[in-house]
Amino acid sequence: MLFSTLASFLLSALVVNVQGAIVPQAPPSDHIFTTPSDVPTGRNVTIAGVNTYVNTPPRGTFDPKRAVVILMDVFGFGKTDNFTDTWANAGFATFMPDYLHGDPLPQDNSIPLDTWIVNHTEAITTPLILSVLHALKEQGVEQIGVAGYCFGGLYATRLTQNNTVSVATMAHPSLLVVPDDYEKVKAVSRVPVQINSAELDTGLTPALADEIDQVMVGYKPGYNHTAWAGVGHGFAVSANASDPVQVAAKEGAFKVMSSWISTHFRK
Ligand SMILES: *[C@@H]1O[C@H](CO)[C@@H](O)[C@H](O)[C@H]1NC(C)=O
Ligand SMILES: *[C@@H]1O[C@H](CO)[C@@H](O)[C@H](O)[C@H]1NC(C)=O
Ligand SMILES: *[C@@H]1O[C@H](CO)[C@@H](O)[C@H](O)[C@H]1NC(C)=O
Ligand SMILES: *[C@@H]1O[C@H](CO)[C@@H](O)[C@H](O)[C@H]1NC(C)=O
Ligand SMILES: *[C@@H]1O[C@H](CO)[C@@H](O)[C@H](O)[C@H]1NC(C)=O
Ligand SMILES: CC(=O)N[C@H]1CO[C@H](CO)[C@@H](O)[C@@H]1O
Repeated sequence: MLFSTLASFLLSALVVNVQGAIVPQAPPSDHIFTTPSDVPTGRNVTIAGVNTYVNTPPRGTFDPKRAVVILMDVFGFGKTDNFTDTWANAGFATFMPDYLHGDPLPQDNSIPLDTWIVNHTEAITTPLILSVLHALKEQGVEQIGVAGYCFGGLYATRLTQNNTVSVATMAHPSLLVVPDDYEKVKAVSRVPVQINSAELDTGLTPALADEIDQVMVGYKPGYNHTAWAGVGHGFAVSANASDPVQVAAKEGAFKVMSSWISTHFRK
């Protein structure tokens, strides 16, 4: 009873804040493109009780005191293991916790987002993320860069607000309250933060992204917003391999995100 009251409160808070709220309702066909050759090279490890996809570059070629934590979109990480490998291939120890606790949003639209989200409120999701981050820190990781995609962008923002990570980057973040969430970042955060937006995103529209930019003028720790033309929500996760604009935007966003993290890790 308490749980469902809390959940409906959170849900209504989400609906009330609809001005800044972004609902990633793009149909699955717009969202995930995989090829049969997408074979993951990492493995799943249980970290602090959370199933986490882990891929580390060859021993001796990376700094074990630094880690990148990938926070995926509502579709979870089954099909995106291989996507995460791109980060490991770029030289980062990479961890993708299943903070959706094995319950991603089905891609066939069989469950509406507002039904699904009841079991994926911040109250449920945040402890899973924090357990993994704490376990990494206990294992000697001193600097964590977070990369959040869509739904994961909300948590990349929260970890920024709470100064839990060293550096943050995100693509097409959703469910943020704009400008409030970035007013909070500006007021309390020491974390350099980078955002990728998409021209055709119906959630984080160019107008909302501009609003964040206005708030973040003069943000001392570092801020960058890169806008990608001709693509929509989800573009940094998956691209139609036959569409050169989508492929270039996805690869370009990866380069901006990964170089933001490596540039802002302390030397
Ligand atoms: C890791 O776990 C996810 C979620 O259960 C699963 O979809 C994926 O196939 C697993 N990946 C590997 C490499 O075992
Ligand atoms: C939420 O989780 C509870 C407990 O696991 C489960 O009984 C319920 O069916 C879930 N609700 C939805 C909408 O998935
Ligand atoms: C951030 O801090 C608030 C206030 O203490 C807490 O409720 C929330 O769970 C924290 N979120 C994260 C992602 O650490
Ligand atoms: C943001 O970063 C991109 C990629 O590094 C760069 O091209 C762009 O000039 C930066 N934007 C600003 C306003 O500094
Ligand atoms: C992928 O892009 C090609 C070339 O633009 C287009 O013909 C095709 O319909 C697209 N596929 C999907 C599923 O959108
Ligand atoms: C995004 C990514 O890393 N894709 C890779 C998936 O795996 C295939 C086969 O190993 C690679 O060719 C892709 O580059």
